Amino acid sequence: MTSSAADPTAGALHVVREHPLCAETPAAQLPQPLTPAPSVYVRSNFDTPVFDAAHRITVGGAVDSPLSFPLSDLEAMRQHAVVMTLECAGNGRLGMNPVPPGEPWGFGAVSTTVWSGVPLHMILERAGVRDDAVEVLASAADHGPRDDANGEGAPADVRFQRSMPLHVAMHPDTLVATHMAGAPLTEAHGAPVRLIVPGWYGMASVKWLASLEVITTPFTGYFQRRRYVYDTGDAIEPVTTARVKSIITTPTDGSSNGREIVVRGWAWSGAGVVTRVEVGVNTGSGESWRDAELGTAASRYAWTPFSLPLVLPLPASYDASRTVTLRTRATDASGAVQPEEITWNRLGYGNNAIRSTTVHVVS
Ligand SMILES: Nc1nc2c(c(=O)[nH]1)N[C@H]1C(S)=C(S)[C@@H](COP(=O)(O)O)O[C@H]1N2
Ligand SMILES: [Mo]
Repeated sequence: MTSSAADPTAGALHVVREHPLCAETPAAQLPQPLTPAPSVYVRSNFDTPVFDAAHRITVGGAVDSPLSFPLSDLEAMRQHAVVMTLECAGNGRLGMNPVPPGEPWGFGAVSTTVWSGVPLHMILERAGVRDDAVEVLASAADHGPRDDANGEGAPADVRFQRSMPLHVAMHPDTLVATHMAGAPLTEAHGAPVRLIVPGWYGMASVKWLASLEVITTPFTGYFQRRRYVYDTGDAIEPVTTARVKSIITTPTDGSSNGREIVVRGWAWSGAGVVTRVEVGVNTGSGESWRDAELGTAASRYAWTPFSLPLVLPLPASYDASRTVTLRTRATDASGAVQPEEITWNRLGYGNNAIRSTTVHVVS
């Protein structure tokens, strides 16, 4: 991000790459229930495409009546807002060993904000989805060179395109979104129109939406089969819903604290609500786990706050560094629990392994 005075996001993001922009929510903003709009992380594969004012959305494929309508038609339809924690599937890649190729995301490629627009199902129902439909393919306006070596015979230039199963497209909270945090989408977040797919990792929420196509066989394009897949060498699985995960926002890593602390943070999952967060405390003589208290999430798709007050042992009982290691382990309604170790995968997705926060006790 440039530091031009006209740029409202200057300093509000931790830039990982300037062109195309990939930037994390700074750690200082993570304690906020709703991430301030200028600090919502950005992940773009290609340069921002240019749209003209006459941009129309088309809906074709296996429908009774193909549609083509101007963006202004969306404003006339029923508006729906969804508060959602959006996370890039590559968030935490730097925590994998060895670090896989791809954007070197630390742990800030996650944000929570309000998205609003028109439920996708309303548009699909207007077009009339045929019985043989299996997926909805979203094509974006951005494109560029593909960065894999396996593209023999394939075109060197690829468009950002993603499909989703029909039941996901028809979900009442899946949006054709025109607004973020109550304001029209910024260019970086997909202006003028994008998809928002609650519960799924970010790649499903296609920005700069150009067209929708109802399809009768599963889509096999580059961003569906070559990217956003868990490739362990033995098996290839598509990346879909966000894995259960938690972060400690206070105390911060490396900070010095008194004996009385409150461990706070967020836990989220795309597969079901968070049902439990345990905090592991290790003052050097072994780790003990306690249940944190869960607060109320802003919505079923937004991260759940947790807190646990602790009175740490007297400094005399530590080694010279007076170090305490804190860890959190979240569980969701599907029964999924954060793992100790992440299963390494070639493209570095879905790292939801338990992380440590180290603090020092000063009094
Ligand atoms: N058209 C288009 N849509 C896209 C992308 C992209 O590169 N092009 N990146 C995806 C990925 S990987 C993520 S994590 C989210 C990020 O959305 P944000 O930049 O608004 O945070 O957008 C998704 N939608
Ligand atoms: Mo992503």
